[in-house]
Amino acid sequence: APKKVGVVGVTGAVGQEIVAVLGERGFPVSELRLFASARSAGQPMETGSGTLQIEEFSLAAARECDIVFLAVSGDFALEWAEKISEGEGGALVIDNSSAFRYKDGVPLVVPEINAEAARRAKAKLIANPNCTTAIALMALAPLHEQFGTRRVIMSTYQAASGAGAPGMAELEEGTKAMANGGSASNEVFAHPLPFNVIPHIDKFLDDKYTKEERKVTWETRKIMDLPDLPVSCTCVRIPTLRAHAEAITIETEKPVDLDKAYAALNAAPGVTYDVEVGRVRKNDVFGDNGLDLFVCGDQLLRGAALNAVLIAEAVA
Ligand code: 11C
Repeated sequence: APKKVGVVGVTGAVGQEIVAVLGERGFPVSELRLFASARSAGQPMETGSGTLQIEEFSLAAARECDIVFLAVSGDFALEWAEKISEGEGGALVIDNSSAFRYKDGVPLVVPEINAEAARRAKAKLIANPNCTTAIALMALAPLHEQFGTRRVIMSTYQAASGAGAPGMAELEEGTKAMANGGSASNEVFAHPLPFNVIPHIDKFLDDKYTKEERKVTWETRKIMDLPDLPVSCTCVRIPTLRAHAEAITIETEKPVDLDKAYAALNAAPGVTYDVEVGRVRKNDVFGDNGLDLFVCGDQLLRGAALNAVLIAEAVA
């Protein structure tokens, strides 16, 4: 049956994309509610259900929905997600932040890989992974099914969109300024991004990895249900606008057969639609048990909006 759907954070890059994806996929919506801060309340927004007005977020209004997508900060999610979902009248909450991803009992879902686990858990709060992880796993999961995975090493080339609309604006404005002989400033990124490559995304942790890099390790283990899998990642911001790319090396359990690898990737749902995989080749370092590949994915779709809507389709 059609659902009452709420999107919280509709003025952000991910929130806007969720509204667009709901319309494009013809998600069965009986009523769509658009929530943001008081500052944006009253503004009109085009949606698949016509032009709607943005409302100020309130707990009571969110609980009137059947499904609520949170495209807001981790702090906001920590404060509100459980209040929206708890009890009889609670909504199914799909949270895009990292606030609940590592909590036991909260499924962390890439629908093509572990929707079944989420359905079994009957959870009212489901976490959407980091885009960097989700894009990688679209390729790694079908290969894991064929050959098993012993370890994963990856380096990323991440677009400005990972930092939302302000990140994209900072890149565009800085690039224009530099092209006109001026200089670029940085508030969103660790350093000015135009014409640059920055191996620093999110904060540094005690083990000298960044949090973005560790999210890839923690989330890969949880989604693939491989709690001890060694995963090492170097995350790098580059001056592209909205697709993340990743160079990935895996050591496999079984010897790799390239034709089987191509067939597994060709058959994987979502691969070539919102995630593209190329440069698939045997890897010299791990011999017969090694594979190198290059993965590229629309960060706002697979990493965020589309993945979240697919969760709703699979679970609700
Ligand atoms: C980036 N991957 O590119 C991040 C954005 O944990 O959901 C998403 C952060 C997250 O900056």
